Amino acid sequence: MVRSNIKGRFIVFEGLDGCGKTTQAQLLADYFSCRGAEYLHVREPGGTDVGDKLRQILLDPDTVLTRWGEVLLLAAARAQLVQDVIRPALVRGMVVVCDRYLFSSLAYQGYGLRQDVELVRQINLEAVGGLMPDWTFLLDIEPDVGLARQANRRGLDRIEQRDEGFFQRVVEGYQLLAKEYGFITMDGTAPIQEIHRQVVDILESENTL
Ligand code: Z5A
Repeated sequence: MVRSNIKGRFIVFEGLDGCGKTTQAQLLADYFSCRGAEYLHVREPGGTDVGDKLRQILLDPDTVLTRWGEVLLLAAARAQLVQDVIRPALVRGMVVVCDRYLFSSLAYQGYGLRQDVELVRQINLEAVGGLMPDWTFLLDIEPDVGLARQANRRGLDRIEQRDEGFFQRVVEGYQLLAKEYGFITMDGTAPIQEIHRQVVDILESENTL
């Protein structure tokens, strides 16, 4: 069974690069730690030895990779993270907050790179043993907002170097996924503390916290 033995809660943040996922996940971490809750914050791709190595390959601008190679390496990193880290934490009853999950592969590789979305979905569902989050928050921004926020950061990684059309397809993909999976869509341009308050209100109203 997909969720057998799982006592914890699984929360995912999704959205474009620079939408504020890391900021919100960290604020939620602080919130949980103030309340003494057992809490784990992970990000994709990465979070395991294998996943961190795959992350380096995937984001290195010098890597030359086929489109399906990209799908499969991301799924491999995700499979490892779920098996070694996320599922054990959920079984222990912890709250797991994940910065990106398989929806990123559907949005970026499926819609953005125009790979067969159904096949990307099947590969990823298999990779994670069918484990799906309890809540997915989509921080909605336009690509230029994310780019402007990241302007002063290190150089662009391999995926960030893609053209405007790619990121527009990713945004549209996220909108379709939001309806399909019932994401909670937040305005990613709202003030940071306001978004955090809304996230906490939603989780509290559903007795998660
Ligand atoms: N990728 C993929 O293609 N397929 C997959 O399956 C997976 C990933 C899992 C990972 O890059 C890349 O891999 C990513 C998708 C692809 N590439 N792209 N493009 P990453 O892990 O290096 O980065 P990221 O996940 O894309 O985003 P990030 O750099 O971690 O940014 P973020 O978490 O979305 O935002 P942030 O760090 O919280 O905030 C960015 C800045 O904005 C920062 O200065 C904040 O203070 C500021 N900020 C945050 N919120 C606000 C608000 N509300 N107002 C104003 N300013 C704000």
